[in-house]
Amino acid sequence: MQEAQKGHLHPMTHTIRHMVGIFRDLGFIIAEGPEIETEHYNFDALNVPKDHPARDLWDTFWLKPDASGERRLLRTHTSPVQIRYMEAHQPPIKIIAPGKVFRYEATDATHEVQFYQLEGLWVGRDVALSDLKGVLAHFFSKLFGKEIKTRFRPSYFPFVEPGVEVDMSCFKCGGEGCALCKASGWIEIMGAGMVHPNVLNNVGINSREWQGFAFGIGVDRVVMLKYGIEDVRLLYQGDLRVINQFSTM
Ligand code: 2U9
Repeated sequence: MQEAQKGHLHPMTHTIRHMVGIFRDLGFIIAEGPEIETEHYNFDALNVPKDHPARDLWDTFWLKPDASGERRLLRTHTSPVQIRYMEAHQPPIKIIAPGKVFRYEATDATHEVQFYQLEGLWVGRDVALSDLKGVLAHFFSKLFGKEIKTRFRPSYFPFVEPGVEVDMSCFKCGGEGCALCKASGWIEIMGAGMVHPNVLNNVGINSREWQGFAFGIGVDRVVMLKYGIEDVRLLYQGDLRVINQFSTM
């Protein structure tokens, strides 16, 4: 008799749950919000000025305006979840926002119109970039099952100042240099920074009293790196020859 085949989690689901679990153990609360957003929550509240070239960083799926005439879109990041949460809660705030996001662009091996992000936000009286460094070293070490170092490089995102790009030491070679890290020993993995004072003030949090860090990571990129998947589109085609390679999850 043929044995019944057991089901299993999709590698994306498995990885989201793994990542969420690591942050939950550090005391982060999980926040969620709508995938259809307004221009206000996706851009304006995040210090991305109207008609400013910075807005072109995000290729946006625009929808028809709502009844009140407000422009709507498919969220390009999960940051509006954090704006909504800050409007509804007083600091200290320590949350993560995992979820689906959308970008209006041509697909290729490293770009999909729909993908998953996990963002984090910790607002307190004296939360600093050094705290982010500690949280991330712990997070990546748990995620990859070995000691991982991080380094920050200066970068720009309108909603943080300073903004950084985060590299992690290569989990394959340990920093020696290999094909995966292109002989550099480092892998670009996320963006982060200190929440811009305008973003805090916009939601009624006094930026002279409170400060915090925020970060964003692409879950698809993590799954591709961790499992050696070279085309992101393979994660969304439902091809069992791909998915069943993850049957132990
Ligand atoms: C609030 C304030 C600040 C979240 C941030 C990034 C930098 C970032 C990318 C990582 C890979 C998007 O999926 S990706 O392409 N994200 O580089 N995200 S800072 O900053 C926030 C979020 C919310 C209220």
